[in-house]
Formats: sequence, C-alpha cells, structure tokens
Amino acid sequence: MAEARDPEGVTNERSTDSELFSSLFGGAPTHVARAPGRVNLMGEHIDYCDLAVLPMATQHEAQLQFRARDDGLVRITNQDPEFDPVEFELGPAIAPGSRGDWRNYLQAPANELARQFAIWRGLDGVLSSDIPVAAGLSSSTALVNAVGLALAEANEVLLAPAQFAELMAEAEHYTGTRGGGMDQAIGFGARAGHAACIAFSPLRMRHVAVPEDWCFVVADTGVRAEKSGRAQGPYNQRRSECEEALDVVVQFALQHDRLPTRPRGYPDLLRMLGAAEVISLAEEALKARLLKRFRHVVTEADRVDQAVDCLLSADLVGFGTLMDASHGSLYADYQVSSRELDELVAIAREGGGAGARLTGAGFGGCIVTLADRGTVGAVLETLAEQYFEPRGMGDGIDDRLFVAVPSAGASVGIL
Ligand code: NG1
Repeated sequence: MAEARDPEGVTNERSTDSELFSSLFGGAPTHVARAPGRVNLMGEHIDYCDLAVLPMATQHEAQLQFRARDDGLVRITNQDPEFDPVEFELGPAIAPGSRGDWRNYLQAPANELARQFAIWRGLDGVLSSDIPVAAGLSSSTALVNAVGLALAEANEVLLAPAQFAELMAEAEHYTGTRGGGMDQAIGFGARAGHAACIAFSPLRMRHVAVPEDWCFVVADTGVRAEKSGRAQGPYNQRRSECEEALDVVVQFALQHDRLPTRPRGYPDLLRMLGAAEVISLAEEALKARLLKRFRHVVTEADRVDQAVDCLLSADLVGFGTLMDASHGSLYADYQVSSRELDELVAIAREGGGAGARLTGAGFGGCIVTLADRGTVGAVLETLAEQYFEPRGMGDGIDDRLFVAVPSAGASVGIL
C-alpha cells in the first residue's frame, strides 16, 4: 500500500495500481507502459516551425498497467480521483469529449492507431503519473505516449521510436492543440544521462551527454497552464502568427529579389540567407506583433545551436547566458511569460543559478535553472524561502521544486 495525502493534508492509504486493477477488473494486469515527462532546456515555441530544440526526459513518468481485451473496449481508471474513469470503443473516428476533458488524451492515440493500423483490441488499465499536471513538463504527451504504446503492444503493432513519435505528435492534434513534435520525440527517443537535440521533418535526434556536475533545477509556479483549456487559444494563435509572419517575409523577399527560390519553411529560409539577413528582411517586411514573434523564432533557433556547443564543451556560464536571453525573448517578443514565472526566474538568478528561463509553453507552469553541484543547494534554498514558503506552498515541495534527472524514453514491459 502506498501513502497518499488528500487536499486537506490527511494521510490516507491508497491501493497500488495492481490492487486497484484487480478490484476494478478482476485478475492482474499483464503489462506496463511507461512514458516520461520532459523539461525543455532550449528552443521554446519553435518545434512547430520545424526548428531544432534541446529537451531532456525527466525522472517523472506516466505508467499504465494494463491487460489486453478480446474486444474493442478501452477502460482506463486514473489513480488520481481528480480524473474520472474513461471508457470508449476503438475505431477510426472516436468522438472527442468536451474541450478540457482528459479523456481526449486517451482517445487521441487510440483514434490515430485505429486510423493507421485498424487496431481492434482494447484494454483495461490503471494509470498513475507523478508528472506535475499542466506545468509545461509534458504531462499530457506522457499520457498519449503511454496509452499509444499499450494499444500498439496489445495489437502487435511494431513501430520504430521515431515513427511512433511522429504518429503520436499527429495523434495529439485530436485534442485541439496544434503542438509541435518535441514532446513525443523526446518521450520515445530519450537516453539516460543525455539531453537530445531534435530536428524535424524528418525527425532526427542527436544525444548530447549532460555534464556530471550540471544540475537543471525545475520550479513550478503552481499556476496551471492547461493546453486543453485556457492556454490552448493563445498557444494556437502563436503558431498561426509564426506561419503568417513567414509567409509575409518570404513574399517580400521574393518580390524584392532577395531570395532565389521559395523556401520550404523556416529551416530552409535560414539555410538560404542566414539569421542576420533573415532578421533584417523581417524588419522591413513585418510590423509590431508579427515582427516580435518572428524575431523570437529566429533568435531562439540560433540559441539552440549555441546551447548544443555549450553542452559539448561543458560551458556552464555560456549555457546560462543563453537561458537568460531565451527568457527575455519569451517575455518580450513571444509574450508567453507571466508574473510568477518572471519572479521565479529572478529568484533563481539571485540564488546563484547560472541562468534561468520558463520551460514548456509558458502562460504559467515551470521554470528551469542551471546550477553546478556546488551552487545547487543555495538555488533550491533561495527558491524555497522566497517563493514557496511565503505562499504556503512548502508542503509537498519536492513535487514543485526538484533537480531533473536526464532519463530514458518510453518503454513497455511484461509484469
Ligand atoms: P508543453 O505545454 O510544455 O507540454 C508545448 C507543446 C510543444 C512545444 C512547447 C513550447 C504539445 C503537446 N506540446 O509543450 O510541442 O511547442 O509547448 O516549446 O503541444
């Protein structure tokens, strides 16, 4: 039996996943699918522009203990009572639940796998996750990946990790968020001890070891930024703005003979002209908001390249400087930061962090800070004393303030 605390702080006995499984479905689960969360170190809001990003998987994960069925029914109960049990029939056109309903994250992979592979075998499962919800740590994609893996296993669908990641990225659009492919790619492709520089279309991944004495501290504002809820509109709007900005810049460049041919997207444009020329073009072609969005995308892409070099040469100060610049750009040009995120960033820097930035989509959620082993204690202490304790968020602080451990990608195993 595991111990759990209810919101009033009373300690309860909570059954383990397999106990809950047997009380709900009888017998025992046969398999477990695990899918990690992630923290993005550099490259925010540019995966959907097909530009490279630099995340790593964390020690937190979603776990689905399951048993395949001989019919198309899927029944999944979450250990967390905040989420209602979900039941649906497999098929290529599963009707989505209402916006914000967590069932959409379970139906998304089922719908996509049924469309692509005509899978017909459902499952019974119990889900648990210790990834903070709606905090920019990929809690939603971990659900999609875990359920996708479980259904693939139950139906003997064999896919390479990159293929699976691309399929699940497509699948998650079912939820209404037009996300990029970063979370699914790192979720399947991560390697313990490493971050990964991920490029898109086609998906490529370069694993880069995280130096032994580097600590990435994650701190959660406690403000939820649900992409199935209030953050979805602003998120999708940013993506549309990037598409529109690119169209205007390319059109302008073609009309003024500054481009030989039409580029296929951001990476192609940057390859053809280089970042400096692209930004100077944008300053002529774009106004106000679109110029800001575009400038963030181009400068952030450059910071990813530099961050990979800093990781490879263990240049902690250089990496930290890039994190600060990234946060500045996300605040001023991309406008996805918040008062709480800015406050956490300032405290982390005051505590001795080499650099800090919001991580994930923003609008709430978490920051990530880099510190070396000698400084990390002071960073954690300063964050606890200046942000969490004054807000009465000291209880259960380990879920909100932790050092991320670069972890391995998703897997499925026999119990
Ligand atoms: P979060 O909100 O952190 O899980 C989202 C997107 C990513 C990426 C980041 C911003 C999904 C599933 N994830 O991540 O693709 O665009 O925002 O860099 O939509």
